[in-house]
Amino acid sequence: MNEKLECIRAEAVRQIELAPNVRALEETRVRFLGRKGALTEVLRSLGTLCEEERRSIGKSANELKAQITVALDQRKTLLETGEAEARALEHPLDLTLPGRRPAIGRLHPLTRVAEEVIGIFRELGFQVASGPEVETEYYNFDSLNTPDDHPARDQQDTFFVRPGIVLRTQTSPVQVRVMEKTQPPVAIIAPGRVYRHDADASHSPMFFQIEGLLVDHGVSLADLKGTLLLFVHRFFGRETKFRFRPGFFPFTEPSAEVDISCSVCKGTGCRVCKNSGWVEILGCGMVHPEVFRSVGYDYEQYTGYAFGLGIDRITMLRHSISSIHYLYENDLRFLEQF
Ligand code: 2NM
Repeated sequence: MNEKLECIRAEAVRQIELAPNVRALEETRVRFLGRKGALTEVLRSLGTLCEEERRSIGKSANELKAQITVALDQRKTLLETGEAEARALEHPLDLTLPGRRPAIGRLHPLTRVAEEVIGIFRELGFQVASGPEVETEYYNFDSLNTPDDHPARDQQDTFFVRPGIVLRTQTSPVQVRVMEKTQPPVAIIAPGRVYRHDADASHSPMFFQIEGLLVDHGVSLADLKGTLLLFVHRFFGRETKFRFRPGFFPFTEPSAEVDISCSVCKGTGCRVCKNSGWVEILGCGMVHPEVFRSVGYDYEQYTGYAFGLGIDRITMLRHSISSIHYLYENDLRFLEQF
């Protein structure tokens, strides 16, 4: 029996040492220590031996089992490191490869356009003003000479929070608040979110507006036109054509709409300009004396101009975006194009 154990020891040691990889080593383990392994059979046959033999052979067999287990473990560690090294050699670390660029975010197209517009007017000396998005009906309508029965106040167009309180439909209330606190001269722009009960390809219930206001002695429509022409040339390019068309707003008199030659088709006619060659980009006018009266300005002494433009609209024009909703869906396939 002792000879048999010696034989198993020699064979196990040899096979463990020769095992070329972890898989072969596992097969070797099964051959000796598995359920039908050589050493397992010896241990199982101990019961057939006499007391004395069972004790001495049992001791040797258990020692051998421990020895083989240790040898298997050591060889396994060695093979594992070797295999990792072999894999590394097969795919060596190439330190000359370019690094993986981390994905970095960027500003939303609306933010970029808003900042560009704000930048143009700041250079002209306008200050940036802001105010609440939840407004009183007084600041949003009454102070702006908008009659009680004006259709813009209708629940169809304005979101009412409760009677007398609305989501602002324009940023003009900001300008009223500034005028109440500041004597002329004032030159401000009020960028921000505004809300209207409206939703189609060119309307979203929330959108961005920038309104401008300049009040001083002797401000004229020529000042308004010159300033807006400068803005259009800076923002859309000097080749852009520009026209003033009569319009109507309760808070300005006279009022006008500004069209520019369609930046998509260069004025030859397309879907964006409905084949007219012109697109409307803003509304403007000379501030109505009633507005000055509301804020306590002397309308015999001062005149002023005001204008309002949609950030969404000019962003869509600049990038030929066909629906305003792309700007609010946060779809990266869209946003990554900017
Ligand atoms: C527009 C068009 C015309 C406007 C008027 C005022 C204020 F407060 F001075 F009366 N702020 N903004 C105005 C005038 C806004 O948006 C299309």
